[in-house]
Amino acid sequence: MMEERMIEALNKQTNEEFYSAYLYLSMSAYFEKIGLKGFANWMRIQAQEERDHAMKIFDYILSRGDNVKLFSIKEPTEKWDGPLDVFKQVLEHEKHITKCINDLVDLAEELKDRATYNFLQWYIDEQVEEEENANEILNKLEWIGDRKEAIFMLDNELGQRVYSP
Ligand code: OFO
Repeated sequence: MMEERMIEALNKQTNEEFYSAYLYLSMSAYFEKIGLKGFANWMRIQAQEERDHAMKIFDYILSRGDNVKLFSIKEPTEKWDGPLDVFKQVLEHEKHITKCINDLVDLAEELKDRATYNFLQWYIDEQVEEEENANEILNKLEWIGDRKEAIFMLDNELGQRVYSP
């Protein structure tokens, strides 16, 4: 069993991860609508991964014999101003998630909850990857600018992504 503050913070993080899934699903729908199916595919898979992030915490809370609390999920926006705008927001969002994870690690340290501290190390590594991926695509989009041909090439590349849990 964990301390109440730790349980609450982990339940909030589950909600953050489900919100990430919602946000990326909304971005996926946006890309479908504007005809960028590769970008849409990338986002749909990203949303699946976010659900996995949520479920990993969900299962961890249960494994400690504590209560899962599912808070309501915030509604994501549906409007963006093209791929560059979307990926700027992806990077911003992932930075926010990194901060959430770091705060959780700080709390686990403060409460001397070694098991949770260990559990969270996976998320620390994952966030390095998440920011790196978002940054890589954002950089490409900044280079591409308005060149439609290059956007379609990138769309093709992002269409190759497969879900690998
Ligand atoms: Fe995108 O890493 Fe979870 O939220």
